[in-house]
Amino acid sequence: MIIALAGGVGGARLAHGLARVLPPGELTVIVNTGDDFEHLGLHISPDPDTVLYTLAELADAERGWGLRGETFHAMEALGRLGGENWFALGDRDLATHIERTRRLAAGDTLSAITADFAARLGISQAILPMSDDAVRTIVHTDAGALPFQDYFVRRHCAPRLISLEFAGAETATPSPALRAAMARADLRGIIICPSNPFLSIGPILAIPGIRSWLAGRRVPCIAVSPLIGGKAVKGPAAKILAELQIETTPRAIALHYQGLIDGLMIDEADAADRFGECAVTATLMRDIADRERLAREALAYIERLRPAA
Ligand code: FO1
Repeated sequence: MIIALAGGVGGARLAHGLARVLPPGELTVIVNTGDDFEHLGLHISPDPDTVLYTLAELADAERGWGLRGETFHAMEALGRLGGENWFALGDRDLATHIERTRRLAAGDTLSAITADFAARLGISQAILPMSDDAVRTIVHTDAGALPFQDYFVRRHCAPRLISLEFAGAETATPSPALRAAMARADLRGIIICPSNPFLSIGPILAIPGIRSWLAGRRVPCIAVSPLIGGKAVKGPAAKILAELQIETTPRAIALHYQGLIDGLMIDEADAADRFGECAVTATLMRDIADRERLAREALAYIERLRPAA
């Protein structure tokens, strides 16, 4: 069994490649819930949904989030009534949030709901939110402390970022399903997907039980760098990293994961800046063939790093 840590788009794409090349049931994906929020009375879980939709092959490839062929009539109607429509919830995507919110109110856990949604969407891999406890990413900026989606979507990351806070992470614990996955005797390796190390993987690592498990791992752990040629592939990561005064180099990524990884996969365009134990490959995932190839290479790298028994 392989455990992958993932945030949104980039992480979901590699998780999809892994799901396609590993036998059914041999992959567990731990997903960031720091981006979760309550909006319009609904519980929105953007990264778990991105992983669900991507593994179910229902995701919109261009946007990376939401469903393919989605319409936004409800948001248009909401806007006409003067309602809040800055966060674009698609008409079909709304069903996911409505049903999740109903089940949470009825007492189900986020883990149980996500597992059931995955099964109903025909996914045979385990998709586990990083915790059933609320962890919320707060972005401290020159415009004050902002909830993540307020900063990211509503304000298009315009305020200058000062620091990140993962509220609730200190006391959050991995769910029983996640604890069982982390303790699996047949665990072969751990892959930190090419999601933003600070915004998307940071909240997962801020949970003490997950961080200490990674630090004490008995199997190889690798990270796939989200950088290509010193730039972030998607999103405003470059601006965010610059404001946090973190350089966009393999070295900065390796130092961020220090003590938690045994190797870093970097893109050919960053080969000259390699730092520590690295594997160099083409990391851009344009299509499903790219996802599968990168997944195979990540699995082969794990095998190379495994100490000879
Ligand atoms: N990202 C946006 O940039 N704009 C949106 O309107 C938006 C809506 C949205 C709706 C459902 C969902 O699951 C995700 C959505 N996202 C949107 C993505 C979301 O902000 C993610 O948290 C980030 O992309 C980071 O992974």
